[in-house]
Amino acid sequence: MLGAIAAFGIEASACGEPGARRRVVPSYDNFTGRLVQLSADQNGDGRLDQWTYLDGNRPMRGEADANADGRIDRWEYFNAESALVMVGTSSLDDGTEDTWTDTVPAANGEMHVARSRRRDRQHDRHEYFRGTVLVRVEEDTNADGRIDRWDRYEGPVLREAAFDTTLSGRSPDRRVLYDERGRFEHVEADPDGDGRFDRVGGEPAPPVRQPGAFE
Ligand SMILES: [Ca+2]
Ligand SMILES: [Ca+2]
Ligand SMILES: [Ca+2]
Repeated sequence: MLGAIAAFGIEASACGEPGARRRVVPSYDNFTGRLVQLSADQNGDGRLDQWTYLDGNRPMRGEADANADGRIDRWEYFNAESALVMVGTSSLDDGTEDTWTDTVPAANGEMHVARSRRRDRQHDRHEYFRGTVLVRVEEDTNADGRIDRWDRYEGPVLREAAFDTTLSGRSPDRRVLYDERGRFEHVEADPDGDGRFDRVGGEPAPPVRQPGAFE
């Protein structure tokens, strides 16, 4: 059990600043007697700041107030093997979870960060990184749960923005291309959805959103 506790970051022994006393408070299900929660005072200020929800000795979810302002600022999610797989954070640090970062890369090496720009827990923006470099973004711009915009970056430059203008949940039917300096090149369209895009003439240059911009 102590091994499991150490595995998800709760230290049961006091080893912080002199005089600081860390404590861990276990809670048990009244009916089954199983351990259901561990609460901890990690910074030794006398107030609990970390909560881990368990099924027996298996952590399922964690919350922490790491900066001791009384609001949760870190949410932890564990898989069936008790490994931390995702960390939630609050972009405004106001106690509302709106950003979720996977702790391990996908099979293709990309790291995934999901955001809820409306802050309603619906993931409407997905950012994919290689190392710390943003390589592509997927967005659900009309909040219907379906991706309808795909951005591709090279270095700091947005090279392609593709759209499903039908908002029907299919593949993109229109895309805007930019050169290696981020300048508008031209627009292409695939109205019949066969995956072949043809250049569209006479399109005005759409505004370029700065790389990594998060409105
Ligand atoms: Ca504390
Ligand atoms: Ca906090
Ligand atoms: Ca959509």
